[in-house]
Amino acid sequence: MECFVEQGTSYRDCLGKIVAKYGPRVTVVRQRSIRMGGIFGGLFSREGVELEFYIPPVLNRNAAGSQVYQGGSVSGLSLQPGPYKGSAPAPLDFEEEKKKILAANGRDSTQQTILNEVREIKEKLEAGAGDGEHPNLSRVKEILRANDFSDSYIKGIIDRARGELPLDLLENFEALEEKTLEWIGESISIYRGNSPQANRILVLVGPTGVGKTTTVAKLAAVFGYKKNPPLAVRLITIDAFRIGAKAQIEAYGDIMGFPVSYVDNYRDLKKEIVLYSEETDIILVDTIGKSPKDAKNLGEMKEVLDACGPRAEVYLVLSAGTKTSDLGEILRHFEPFNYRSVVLTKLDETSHLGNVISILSEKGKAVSYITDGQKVPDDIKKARVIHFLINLDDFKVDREKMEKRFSLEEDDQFQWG
Ligand SMILES: Nc1nc2c(ncn2[C@@H]2O[C@H](COP(=O)(O)OP(=O)(O)OP(=O)(O)O)[C@@H](O)[C@H]2O)c(=O)[nH]1
Ligand SMILES: [Mg+2]
Repeated sequence: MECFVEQGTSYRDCLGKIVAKYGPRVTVVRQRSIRMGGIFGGLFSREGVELEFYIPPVLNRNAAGSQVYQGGSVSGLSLQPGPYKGSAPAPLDFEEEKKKILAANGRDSTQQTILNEVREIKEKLEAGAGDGEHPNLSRVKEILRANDFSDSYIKGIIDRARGELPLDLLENFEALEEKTLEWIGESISIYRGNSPQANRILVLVGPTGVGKTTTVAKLAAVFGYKKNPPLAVRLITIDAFRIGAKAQIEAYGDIMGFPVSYVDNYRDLKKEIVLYSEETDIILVDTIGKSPKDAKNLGEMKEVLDACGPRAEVYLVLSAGTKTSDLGEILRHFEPFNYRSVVLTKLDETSHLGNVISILSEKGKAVSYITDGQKVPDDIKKARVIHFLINLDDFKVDREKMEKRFSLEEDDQFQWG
């Protein structure tokens, strides 16, 4: 028995080559990063990995029931267990499986049937070994799935772990968990627009019932009350005709003492903007909830909102509990509004944020605010990575560490007003 070395572009690629060449029983002893190819001493070379491995001897049971090796030891190398010891399922023994099938099929089976079944098992063994999945990676994968992360997002995390993490880190679940959380955090984009301090026009668009009007009220209170000194706020709604909608925004306006206007066409909205934008610090525009499927209505609303002009900051309001497939459709259909970021509502109603994190990361969208309850104005916050991480199920989050890790990327450029 001897030790072999193989090189490849990634851990997976390398393991695949080894299994193709030597069969599924190989055990990896050591992994290291290398530079591959290149000219003139490394120019244009690529990153790769080198795996050192051995093929363990087949184990037999002696009379006393203890295990003995058939075969010699490897000179100069102690046979350390490979990365897949411990809780990893014992690799299936191809010869063993072959014998079992031969026994089960008895004398009646034809040679061809047996050979076919043996081939099938061999393929399964090779596919399994080629996958080279460490049990801790499988555990991370399960947790990500339980949190509703998309398949492609999960694949990205697992591939990154395979490609970047040394084996000793993979062996340590807590360290792997921390790395995974860090990568999830990195994938969450926080909006850091440098908004002017006054004469802003904020427009909230989004599907029905996601919390647009409530969020408008929360923002109005934050800008008009919480901020020191408070800003002059005005509310405009283009949702004046739906039963209850007018009363809802009017109630918020009355309680907080902010003027409210109603418009339903481009001309009137333009008039309001021209009339009030000089004397108002923040104009908040509430819109009618639209089904993303209703392209005609969306188009009409877009035409009305064009009256706000190019300096309007459009925010897409999304409920955190929305299904992944629906989220994709919503993002796509609201694209013509050129929204600059997303407001994520109802974080208090879900503990499965993977869907939102996956899709926003895949589409490259940033989050500016999150809301996590019905109380106006308390339940709104400037979005931070930690809000997402602490809402993930089954991950142990070291809050202090993660806050520190992401605090630099969340400097307070994007203030309340
Ligand atoms: N739990 C929870 N409920 C919220 C949150 N934000 C809003 N809601 C509730 O969601 C419901 C709908 O809120 P609205 O503000 O009327 O939603 P909308 O998007 O304006 O709805 P339409 O105008 O009908 O499209 C209300 O009962 C709100 O109290 C939140 O962060 N958490
Ligand atoms: Mg509304």
